[in-house]
Amino acid sequence: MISGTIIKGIGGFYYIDTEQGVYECRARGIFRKEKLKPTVGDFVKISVLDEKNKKGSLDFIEPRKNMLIRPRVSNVEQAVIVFAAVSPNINVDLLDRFLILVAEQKLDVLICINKIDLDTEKNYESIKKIYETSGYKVICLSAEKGIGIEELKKELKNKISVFAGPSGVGKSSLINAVAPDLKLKTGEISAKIERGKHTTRHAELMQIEEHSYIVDSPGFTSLFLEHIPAEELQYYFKEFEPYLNGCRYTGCSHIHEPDCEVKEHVGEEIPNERYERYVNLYNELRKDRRK
Ligand SMILES: Nc1nc2c(ncn2[C@@H]2O[C@H](COP(=O)(O)OP(=O)(O)O)[C@@H](O)[C@H]2O)c(=O)[nH]1
Ligand SMILES: [Mg+2]
Ligand SMILES: [Zn+2]
Repeated sequence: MISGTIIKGIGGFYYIDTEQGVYECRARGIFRKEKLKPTVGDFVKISVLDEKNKKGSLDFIEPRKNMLIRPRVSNVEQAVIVFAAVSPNINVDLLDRFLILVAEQKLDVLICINKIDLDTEKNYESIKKIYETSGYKVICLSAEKGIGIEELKKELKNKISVFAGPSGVGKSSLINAVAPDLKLKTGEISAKIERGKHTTRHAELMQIEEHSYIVDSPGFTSLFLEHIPAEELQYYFKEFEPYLNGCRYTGCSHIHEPDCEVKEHVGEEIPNERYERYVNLYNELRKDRRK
């Protein structure tokens, strides 16, 4: 048996990437009996049935680390959140919402600020600093000029990453820059067509290099957070974590209460801007619930 990763599933066939190439496999009946549906992203073992035509049988699925629902992919380790420095301008409000959703899925996160070639004032540098202070990894890139691409490539190594972010920020361009063979379509119009296509098609892993895959996500598009109780919002702000046990009141919202350890650190370890957005979001979530 050889090991591989399911990169695609169509009409009962699974395409499995292995060190000896991609095999087309059918799943053994046992999975159906166990109600276990092979899923893109699964690490599996296969038997080769026909080496010449690259056909095999899917025999075993390794226990999954996790499962994303939209897109339906297992074993995703990292979310790469892409914004543009300009055109369209980076929307930090949206970025924070992405970070909350990604934290909810327990994924590692990498923030990419693309199109820095267009930001002659270098405004992206202060944004980078804020998020680094908050404990995030941030890469500034230009898909156009080839800046930051090697660093991105390094961060994608040996894992499955999901790319997310508003359309037009350069996700497809960045993916092409790290893996030129993929030749994804870029530009506003093609992005729209791609999205339409994605809704009817299943998730598909794209290989960047051996053991490194990405999935271009139509998910994370609904950025509603109503399902998150306001009291839990604090856990999704990474930089609050060291101080959460230091507040005088259990159930401290870190807004009005006296002797609040979180507030003590605002302006230092906790960037002002991030704290302000926490307060806004907190109030928004409270209001949603009262409705
Ligand atoms: N100036 C500049 N333009 C870029 C850069 N990256 C992408 N673009 C352009 O931005 C547009 C949207 O890119 P695309 O990759 O389709 O974005 P997506 O919708 O996020 O996949 C295209 O016209 C790209 O040529 C960059 O680093 N610099
Ligand atoms: Mg795209
Ligand atoms: Zn507090």
